[in-house]
Amino acid sequence: MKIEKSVLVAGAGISGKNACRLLIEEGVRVILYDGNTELSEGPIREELGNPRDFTLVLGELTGAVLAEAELCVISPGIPMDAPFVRQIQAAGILIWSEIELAYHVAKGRLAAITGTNGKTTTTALTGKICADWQSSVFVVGNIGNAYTKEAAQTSENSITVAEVSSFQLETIDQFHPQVSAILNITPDHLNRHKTMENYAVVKESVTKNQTADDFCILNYEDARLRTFAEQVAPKVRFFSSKRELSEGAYLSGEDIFLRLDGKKIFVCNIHDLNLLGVHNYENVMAAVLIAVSLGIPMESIQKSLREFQAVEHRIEFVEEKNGVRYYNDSKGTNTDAAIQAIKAMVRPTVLIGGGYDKGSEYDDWIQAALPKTKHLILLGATAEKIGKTAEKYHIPQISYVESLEEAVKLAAKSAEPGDAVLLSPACASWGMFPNYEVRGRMFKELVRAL
Ligand code: UMA
Repeated sequence: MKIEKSVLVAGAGISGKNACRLLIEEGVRVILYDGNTELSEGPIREELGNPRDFTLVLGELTGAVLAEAELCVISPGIPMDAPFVRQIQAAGILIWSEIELAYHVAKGRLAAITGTNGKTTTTALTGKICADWQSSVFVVGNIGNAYTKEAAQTSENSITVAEVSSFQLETIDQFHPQVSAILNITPDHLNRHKTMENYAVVKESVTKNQTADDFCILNYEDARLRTFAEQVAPKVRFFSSKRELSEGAYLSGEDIFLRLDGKKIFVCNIHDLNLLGVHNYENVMAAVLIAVSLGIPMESIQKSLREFQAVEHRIEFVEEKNGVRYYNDSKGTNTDAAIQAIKAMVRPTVLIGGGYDKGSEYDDWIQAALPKTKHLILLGATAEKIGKTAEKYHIPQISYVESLEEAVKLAAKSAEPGDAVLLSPACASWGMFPNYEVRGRMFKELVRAL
């Protein structure tokens, strides 16, 4: 990477820290900026391996800092109209999305999946199909694994499957997937993109560097995407859950078919899949088209489809209500699993925990939870023991409840827009429920009923 001065990385979250690591490994001087003045330098430095050519700037961005920077790598959560972004633009500094930086380092082929809904399932499924067929497959992006974390590990033979959000696409430049997919476009993130038109155009920009050698997978039942198909450079492959297509993938009764170059191929019956709902059959069709476009044979795809499990009760996204995202991690029945779950949260979190007493110690879990947990709601036999540990580490707010219903209601009251509510008990469910599945399902029902 040819950088004379420094790279300014904006945002010290998953994207920012991984971008820093990548740049530092490339021998580039880095200035990490974050608006949150409550972050402390020590742990961030340590996480980055105590680099030498590294400066952390919190709160205000000064002219002197800007004079040092020749490129800014921006985290997806930062809106382009943030005052400091305007400052960066006014200083004439080029702004790259974190995925753009990763793209410049990565090798091999890239499939990029976007859309309003279904991206994560489609990305996970496509990742599995690819990984079952060949080694060296990376699943990255909005799914929670920063592209910059993996980019340097890729080789010419790698396939990278990326879930890309509108936030990440907003500042791409040369990002060029060999296969792109836009699953659907419905209103979302309008507070950031302002109009539906802006939002759709950003999503569609996943194709902007594609050529006639590439593929673009689109939902035929999305009227806007059907029109969009007429103006894109790559070869378009459609999927439809409503009608038989003369070319592409489609659902006909309970069967999924593929028709390519006029040849009709049976893909699977919906009962072969461990996924439910038409939206999931659309995700399956998109994943099949991406895989076929990458040259993966149908028998291998079919085997992967039969094996793929939607991961229920494991950091499972339930619903967003009033700007709060609810996650079911009922399978987090021990502290290790619960640590993974809280680490996966990217928002301030109201954490619901506690259950059957297996005699565990909770220090590691509570320490991992501390940076993100604004309110800990406890129930079950272990509530008191966990509560004492939580007090020791100064978790900001601790409450005790008698039932899961009470826990969900209190969490909903306590959470603010932009927060997450996570059920991740770190304990088995026994004593209150027959198993974690029953607990998880009850949690989901309670959330949906809010
Ligand atoms: N920050 C500022 N100024 C601002 C806004 C944020 O300094 O104006 C700082 C915050 O103080 C914080 C950091 O930026 O320290 C956070 O950056 P971020 O919000 O970009 O979060 P990351 O941890 O980098 O996570 C991001 C994605 N988050 C968002 O897009 C909001 C994650 O998607 C993604 O998994 C991760 O990169 C890895 O690629 C999450 C998400 O909610 C799951 N995505 C949205 C969605 O799916 O709807 C788009």
